[in-house]
Amino acid sequence: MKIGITCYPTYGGSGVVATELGKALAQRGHEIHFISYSLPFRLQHYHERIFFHEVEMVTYPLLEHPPYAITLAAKMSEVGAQVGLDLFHVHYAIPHAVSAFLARAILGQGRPRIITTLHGTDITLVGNDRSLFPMTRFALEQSDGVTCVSRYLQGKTREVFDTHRPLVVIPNFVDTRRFTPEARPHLRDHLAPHGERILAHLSNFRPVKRVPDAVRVFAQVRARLAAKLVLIGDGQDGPLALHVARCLGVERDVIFLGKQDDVESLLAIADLILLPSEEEAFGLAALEAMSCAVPVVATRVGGLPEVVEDGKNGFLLPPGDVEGMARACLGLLADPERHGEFRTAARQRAVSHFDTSLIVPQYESYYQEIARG
Ligand code: GMT
Repeated sequence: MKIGITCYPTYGGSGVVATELGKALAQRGHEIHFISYSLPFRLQHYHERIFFHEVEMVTYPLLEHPPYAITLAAKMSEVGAQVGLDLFHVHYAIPHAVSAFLARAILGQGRPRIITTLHGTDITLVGNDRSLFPMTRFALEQSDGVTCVSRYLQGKTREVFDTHRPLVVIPNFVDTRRFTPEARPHLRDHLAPHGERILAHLSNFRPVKRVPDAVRVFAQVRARLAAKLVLIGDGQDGPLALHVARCLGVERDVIFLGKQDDVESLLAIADLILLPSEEEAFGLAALEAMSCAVPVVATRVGGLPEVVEDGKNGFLLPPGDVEGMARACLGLLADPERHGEFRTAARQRAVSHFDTSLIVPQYESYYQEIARG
């Protein structure tokens, strides 16, 4: 098939999923056209059958805010006509599903078909905002197919938009041959030169991720044993996280790496990953860590319980329960045998439930179903 994929190209789970999906589909013989304002960050190298179409921002003094949704729609219709796309697969409803609707209207033949994949905050925060609610709802109703990354998000979408349209759950996935437990002793020695335990956190550092809680949990762990906290990613709450680290006197043991491409190497050297989010439709960072055999200490919110099995490959606690999360970390780190069992179980779960080879065919079948109408 010829598939146009639109996503946010910067660091963020929805862009990662869209890019990895495009790469996997191209490997399976499909022709993939990414349409976005810049090259998705995990698409830096050349891949056969993958093309990138840049949406250029229109600037003019009158246009204080460049009308991205419209220029995106124009580019989508142009690519759709030029290459004869079968499908627009848009990731994150706002504004991508609206742009797809406009592009299809311009092309005027009910084609390409539109599939919208919902990722979380497009429903729980952004699309739920009163000013965007009617537009998000309209775009969902106009999509030929809608997928959600978890059962939780499926339920939430039904509840928020009071919609009866079919919503198919296709969970996120991970390339378990790339995200492996393979030892990287040099990297470990570099970040924890005295054999300290390594706790990691990976996110876009938005308030919903509660990154300062990760630092608070770490401070309690650090009070009992030698450890380092490796922060991967950056965003609004980066400075606040560092401030909390300073206030708690652990700043020397908090390593703020910022945005990184090679997350698989960094995750693989961690003993635990901390995800104290307020809300998480799926928790891709948890899955990527699990694939590297890293147990997860996270919050029992959203779709995380569909990924992490409490007491088996991680621990799930209420948001804000810093003491509980610190206790869970200390308990596991103090018991090497149990830690080893959790590591094995984490890897097994990623391989047996969420490997690329299990999930991408689900998208392919769905594409065929939608293309048949
Ligand atoms: O996390 C965000 O702030 C936005 C969003 C994104 O585009 O990265 O993340 C969502 O999509 C990911 C990929 O499907 C999910 O793994 C995340 O759980 C989800 N984030 C939230 O629901 C907060």
